[in-house]
Amino acid sequence: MEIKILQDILKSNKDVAGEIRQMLREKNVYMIDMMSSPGSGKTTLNDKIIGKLKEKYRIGVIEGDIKTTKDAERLAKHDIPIIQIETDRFGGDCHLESTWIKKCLEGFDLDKLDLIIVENIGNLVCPAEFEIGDDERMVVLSVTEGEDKPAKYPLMFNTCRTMVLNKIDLLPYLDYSMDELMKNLSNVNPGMKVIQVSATKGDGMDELITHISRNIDKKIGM
Ligand SMILES: Nc1nc2c(ncn2[C@@H]2O[C@H](COP(=O)(O)OP(=O)(O)OP(=O)(O)O)[C@@H](O)[C@H]2O)c(=O)[nH]1
Ligand SMILES: [Mg+2]
Repeated sequence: MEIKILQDILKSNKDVAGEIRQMLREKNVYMIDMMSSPGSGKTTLNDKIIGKLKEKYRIGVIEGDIKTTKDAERLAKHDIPIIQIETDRFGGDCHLESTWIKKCLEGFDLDKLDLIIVENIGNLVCPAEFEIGDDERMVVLSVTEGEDKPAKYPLMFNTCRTMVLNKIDLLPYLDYSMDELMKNLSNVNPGMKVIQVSATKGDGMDELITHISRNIDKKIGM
């Protein structure tokens, strides 16, 4: 008897990511895969992004966590469609896979959405390996995590198109070298788009909103 072993989990993930990309193209929906370490400020940013963009675009959110619906609850006030994935229910994975994203997309009415923001599970390692069929991979790094992260986690930083550097309001309290960060970043992803923000205080948020809007408009032709 031949025992078959799944050889390439990343390949099958990638195939489904391709199907998602096709589906989103047909439905004219822009999707962002937002990734970071735990606590860098993804949900805080999303709250602000949704607040600024929900009048212009029809937004849906996929919240990825190992456990709890806390982040989805934080965004519930916006009254937009939100689907929470709790990976603890099926093994506790530390990243989102394309098959689950596809399932979530089937739960939305894609004809009624322009933008989907996926908040991936807080982790700088595994989410970088799993494509989910998005239009923009966005990594959020907060200044309290140190300048060395692009050097230590290169896959995350060289597969993302944009880096949002968050919590810049804390810079006066830190011994932080922006030059050192930029040097580490340019070693793994020269020319990467970097937007410095404070999600809580609002600095830099206009630039981030303009960046996102421009990309959505480019895809969906507004
Ligand atoms: N000082 C400061 N704190 C911030 C900023 N953005 C987020 N925080 C705080 O950082 C903490 C974590 O923020 P979250 O938005 O929950 O981070 P997250 O990336 O969604 O976390 P996980 O979903 O657990 O990975 C909260 O206490 C936020 O208030 C910021 O720009 N400045
Ligand atoms: Mg969160």
